[in-house]
Amino acid sequence: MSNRSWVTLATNDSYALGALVLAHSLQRAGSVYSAVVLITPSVTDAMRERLRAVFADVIIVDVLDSRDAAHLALLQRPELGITFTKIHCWGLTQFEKCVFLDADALVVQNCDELFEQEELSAAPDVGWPDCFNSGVFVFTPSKDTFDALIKFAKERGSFDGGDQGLLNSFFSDWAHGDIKKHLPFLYNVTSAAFYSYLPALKHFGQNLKIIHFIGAAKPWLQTYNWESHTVDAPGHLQQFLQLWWTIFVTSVHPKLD
Ligand code: UPG
Repeated sequence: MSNRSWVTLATNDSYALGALVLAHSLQRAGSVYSAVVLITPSVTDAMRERLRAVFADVIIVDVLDSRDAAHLALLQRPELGITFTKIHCWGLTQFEKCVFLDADALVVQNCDELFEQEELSAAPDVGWPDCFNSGVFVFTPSKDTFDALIKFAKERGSFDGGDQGLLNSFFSDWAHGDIKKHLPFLYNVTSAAFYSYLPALKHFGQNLKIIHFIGAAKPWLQTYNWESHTVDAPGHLQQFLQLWWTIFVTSVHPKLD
């Protein structure tokens, strides 16, 4: 077994659909590394079977929830307290190096070179670029770091109620520290960039490595036209949603029954 792995998280069957497409996208991109998925007890047995068919391991973890309604209200995403469950990825000490990917991410081109990065490497968040986006990050599993994160979460909480606020406070030297830990934006292109800097997307878009469908409108919640095999979406986002759905229709959907 390789001592390196991709890691994702799904706390319910809905996000598990995203995890399945993500795993297929890694295979499609020719990654030499396997992937594991963290799930919580609420993922159904049927879905666990499907995940086992694609992931090298399906690891059941407890739910960790910030229960921070006030800060989550600022994000208008009351459901994101559960993203504290992501902290469990530091418990994967059977691996030396891992790359975490949110279940709503899609690997467009091979990015195995990410494993050469050090903890904590991540790309800037477009909403506040002095913070990193916690949908794609390179980390080193460690019981000590896991324990320190749990302690930090209990004592300090998260400024946004989710894991991103917590991790940015814990790894607070990211903004001013070693610039090598700043991944290029191409490794975590969030859809907001499509509206805020379209010329850059047109200029650099062919080098895009990972697209990340942040926000409440997840790919699996979009309407897909099964006759024309197209998904309806605004502007440049369409081609990436189309890719997500093409992988879903060809590799995931046939095995759902
Ligand atoms: N997740 C679940 N179940 C949930 C909610 C989230 O499994 O009910 C997992 C899943 O892997 C998901 C990730 O957590 O992709 C993040 O949640 P998501 O709904 O995708 O959050 P976004 O608003 O799209 O993402 C931003 C950041 C993300 C961070 C989150 C909360 O991009 O990295 O985890 O905010 O801080």
